[in-house]
Amino acid sequence: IAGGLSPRQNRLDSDLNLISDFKKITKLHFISNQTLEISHLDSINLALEAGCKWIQLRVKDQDESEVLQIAKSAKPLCENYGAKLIINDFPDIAKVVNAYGLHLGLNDMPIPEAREIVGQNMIIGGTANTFEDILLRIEEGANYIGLGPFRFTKTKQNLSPTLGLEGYRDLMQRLAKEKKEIPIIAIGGILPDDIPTLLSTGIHGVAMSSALIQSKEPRETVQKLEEILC
Ligand code: 3NM
Repeated sequence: IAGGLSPRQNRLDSDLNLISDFKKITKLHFISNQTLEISHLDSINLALEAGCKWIQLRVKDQDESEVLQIAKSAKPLCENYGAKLIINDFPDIAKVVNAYGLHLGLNDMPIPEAREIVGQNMIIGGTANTFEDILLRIEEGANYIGLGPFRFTKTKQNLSPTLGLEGYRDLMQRLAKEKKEIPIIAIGGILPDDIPTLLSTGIHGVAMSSALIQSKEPRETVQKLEEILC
């Protein structure tokens, strides 16, 4: 066939890419947060100690040079625990610290522009709240989608409308109907008891912040979550 691979080989290649994309995305994501009681790095330490292997550094109220300092400290911490570090919002920082991934919110830089900065090998995740957002993220070449919020949460300012279980059911069904496949990570006010029903909608995994930070026994909580998610 002129110009390269047969359609069947192309299909096989894209199926294999898809399988490896799902494998690259851990099912439990921790999102760092800073409160009066805890700093970003302390929250990351807590999650690592508890056994989380996917850590997103999400700093919203500090300038880029401060975020860079936190990211530089977070990278070796994550490495010590064999965990992946994802940087929210700052492609240059993700590149400088050689993070595993970059996560971009709905108001952040478009994914193709960020891809130019971080290169082809870095995982890029994008936030979505509607079906149109999901389609755009897929078109932009996202490796996974953070879909939310599930319910109200104080962790994020300017929260999009909550989806609830019905929202996830509807969006996941529409995705399946259009034969679109991408790892979907549910986010926003999620508690451990929500996960079995959320998983039944077809999502790949969940991202959590406060439920882990506020857990009285983070290690037991993570162990329980891993069992439900595996
Ligand atoms: N993004 P918690 S909700 C970072 O809906 C983030 O896009 C959201 O923290 C979205 O588990 C959220 O404490 C906060 O609610 C997640």
